[in-house]
Parts: sequence; structure tokens; C-alpha cells
Amino acid sequence: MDRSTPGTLRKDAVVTIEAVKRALLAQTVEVPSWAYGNSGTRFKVFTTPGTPRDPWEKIADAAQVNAFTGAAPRVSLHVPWDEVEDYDALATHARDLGVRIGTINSNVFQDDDYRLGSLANPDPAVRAKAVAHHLDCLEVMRAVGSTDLKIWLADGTNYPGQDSIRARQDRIADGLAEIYAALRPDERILLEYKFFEPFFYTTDVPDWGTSLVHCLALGDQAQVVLDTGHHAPGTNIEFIVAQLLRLGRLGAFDFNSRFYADDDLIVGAADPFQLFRIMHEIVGAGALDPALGVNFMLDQCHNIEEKIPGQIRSITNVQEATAKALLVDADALDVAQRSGDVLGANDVLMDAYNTDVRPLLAQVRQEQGLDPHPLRAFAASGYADRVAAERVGGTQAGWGA
Ligand code: LRH
Ligand code: MN
Ligand code: MN
Repeated sequence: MDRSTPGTLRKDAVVTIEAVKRALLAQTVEVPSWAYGNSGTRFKVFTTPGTPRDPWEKIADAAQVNAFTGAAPRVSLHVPWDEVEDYDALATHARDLGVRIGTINSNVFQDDDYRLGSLANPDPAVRAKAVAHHLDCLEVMRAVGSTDLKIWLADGTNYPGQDSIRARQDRIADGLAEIYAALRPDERILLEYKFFEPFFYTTDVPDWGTSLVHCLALGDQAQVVLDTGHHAPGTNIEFIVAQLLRLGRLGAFDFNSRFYADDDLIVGAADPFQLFRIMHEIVGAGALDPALGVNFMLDQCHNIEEKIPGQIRSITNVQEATAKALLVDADALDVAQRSGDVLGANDVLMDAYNTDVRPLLAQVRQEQGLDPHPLRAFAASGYADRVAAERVGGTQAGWGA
């Protein structure tokens, strides 16, 4: 796309802008149920008025995020944090509020039995318990009409020699294979990695390479989850995105942002340029298209800020990064890259990044019949005051409880 002035949208580039708008309209982001609960650090959990008391209320809050952004139609659940008697009824409740239940997250990190790990545990009885939990999660998944099971294994060791690194990999491979064998053809395992925490010497699935190795061994229905906060500082995340996309193994993102480690802050808050670079790889690979199967999820906590506005801001941050990535002049970039025009290529990218896309997104929302300013509209809706009056004794977001 030509530009008359750098950083502004050319008025006659109508076709391109229409295509960008269509892509933005089609983009959806999945929100996590746990973002609506109180959370904090091991030092203090701060509560906010009106915090949901159960999964039903968490879904109601998530539906508000969808109502004001038009872009958050799915909610991830975490089991057992979101355990209910009747999952069918929970799915109906979600649908009644205009959303649906998305990815089911297993939890094998909050039970005393998992002190030495879950699927990697040296005790076969504990490993069997961890496999059984995942099979239960598959049942939840089916009851709510979802097809994705996300697995994050907190397994690891704290001291050299504590356990065999190789044996633990073998145990994880065996456990995952048991879970994978129970999948139906339209279902997926999404395997997340994280470089450290809660263990500090070895982590059993610490990086995308290890996750990929396990996914490749399992089969096509196993893909990698990239949580943006789960890397060592300085890691080039867009490189990982590009590589996993090449291999057709990028299953999903857990979006959040970080200044230090797994901070779980609002996506795009710490490093909007990194989020743009990630979305540039996504757009370049055509992976905004849902057919490629990349699920854009948030995995965040709102320790001190209001939760629903925090989620709304997260969605708009993803949309802004996506809009900028869609504005990259792919032809000009290609020409510059092929001719070895280092600064020219960089200029094409930066020109898109430096474009103010907020008016464009406001227009897209207006055309959807939404308020162009979701945060302001939510604040004016009175929902926060209403639930603060109605709900007494909100729960925590699972961990730190
Ligand atoms: C682990 C993690 C994983 C969990 C979530 C609560 O740090 O990113 O995705 O399920 O946090
Ligand atoms: Mn995560
Ligand atoms: Mn995390």
C-alpha cells in the first residue's frame, strides 16, 4: 500500500483498507475464566468489589467483554477451578449470554500428590492419577462442546540429581500418549511450555523445542501453546512463532506481557512492538485465518486493576497490533527484502507500526453496531456497580488460594 505521508492511511487505498477491516472484523480472542477472579502474588491477593463467586459469574463477566468488543466470543475454563455439577448447563448459560466455552485447561499443579511432578512423577500411581485427570478433562470438553485440551505441566526438579532428566521425559511421553490415544479425530492436545517455575533446576517441558518433540511424537492432533510470558528475557518470540507456523504446529497463544518473568500483565502493555512483530509473522503466514487453527487466547491476571476493563484493554491491544500488522505493505517489503535493502525493508515495517490505527478500529466497531470506545462504554454501562452490589465474597483466581 502506498502512503502519501508516512504513518497515515492513504485515502485512495480503499480496497486494501476494506480487506484490513474484514480481517479485523473476523478476528476473535479467547478470554480466560481466571482473569475475572481475584489474584495476586504470594505476598498479597487484593480483592475487587463485584468479583465473581463461581464459574457462572465469571462467564457473565466474560460475556461483558464480548458485548463491548464484539471480539471475545469464547471463554477458557480451568479444571478444577471451574468445576461445576452440570457442564451442559454451564455451556447453555454461556450461549445464553452470547459466548461459548472454549479451551479446557487441566490442572495438575495444586494437589499434594504432585510434589514430585504429575506425568513425570517417579511414582506410577501419581502418574496414573494425572492421566486420569486429563481423561476427565476430555469429558468436560465434550460436555461443553469444546475440542481443545490445554496441558501445562508444572513438573520439574529443584536440585541436580533429584531425578533422572531422561526418565522424566520418557514418563511424560508415555503419559501424553495415553491421553492422546483418547482423543477423537476433531480434538486437539495443546501442550504449553514454560522455562521455569514452580521448579527451579529442571522443568520437564521448558521450551518450544521440547513441546514440539512431544507433539511430533504424538501426531497431528498435538500442537504447541506459546505463552508469551514463558521465555527467558531477550528470547526472540516471533522467531518461534515463525518456526512453529512453518511446521503447522502452532496451536494457540497464551497472550500476556511481562517485564521480568511470568508476570501475566495485560498483553501489549510491556512491549507493544513485540506484539506487533508476533502478529506480523501471523499475518505473513495467513494464520489469522481460523482454518489454520491458531487460537488467540489471553492468559492474564489483574492483580490491582479492574478485571473486565483489563480484559477489554487486552482485546483492543491485540486488535491494534493486528491492524498494524495487516497494514504492512507486503509487496514493498518483499521488494526491499529481495533487493537487500536493509533500511528500506525495516522502514516498511516501521511505517505500519507507527500508524495510528485507533480511528480505523473505532470505525470497524461502529460498523458492527458497537460503541467505538469499548472501555468508556463499559464504564458508562453501570455493570460494575451492579455486580459490586449483588455479589458478596468473590473468590480468588485459583492459585494463591
Ligand atoms: C502457567 C500458566 C498456564 C496455567 C495458567 C494459569 O504459568 O501460564 O497456562 O494454566 O498459567
Ligand atoms: Mn499460560
Ligand atoms: Mn504462565
